[in-house]
Amino acid sequence: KKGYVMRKCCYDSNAKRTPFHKRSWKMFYCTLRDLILYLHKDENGFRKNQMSDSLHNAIRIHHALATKAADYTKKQYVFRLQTADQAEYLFQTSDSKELQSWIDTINFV
Ligand code: I3P
Repeated sequence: KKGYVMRKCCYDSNAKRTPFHKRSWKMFYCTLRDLILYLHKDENGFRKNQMSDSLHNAIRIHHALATKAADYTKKQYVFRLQTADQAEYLFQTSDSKELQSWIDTINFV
């Protein structure tokens, strides 16, 4: 699965609250491959395989859990991603179909 999403970091690994200057929403071209969610700057970055950026932002989804972020009311179509190493992210998708599709893809790979 691939597509544009907005991402916000809430907790870094070991449930450490993400510092203020890193908590803002940012757009990425997101691809899921081999249990790793790669966050590319854009589709071009994905094609050119500009791996330094995307490796830096990669998220391991083995033993991760994606759930609708019903408690986050500032934006629509947002899911929460909790990872095995206790990091936590919010992802905003474009509509309810995309929201469910990302959640299912992450949880059932
Ligand atoms: C963050 C930015 C985020 C906001 C976050 C701020 O500031 O405004 O949009 O999250 O609030 O810290 P900055 O741009 O300076 O990094 P929300 O959109 O969810 O409010 P937070 O610290 O309460 O997460």
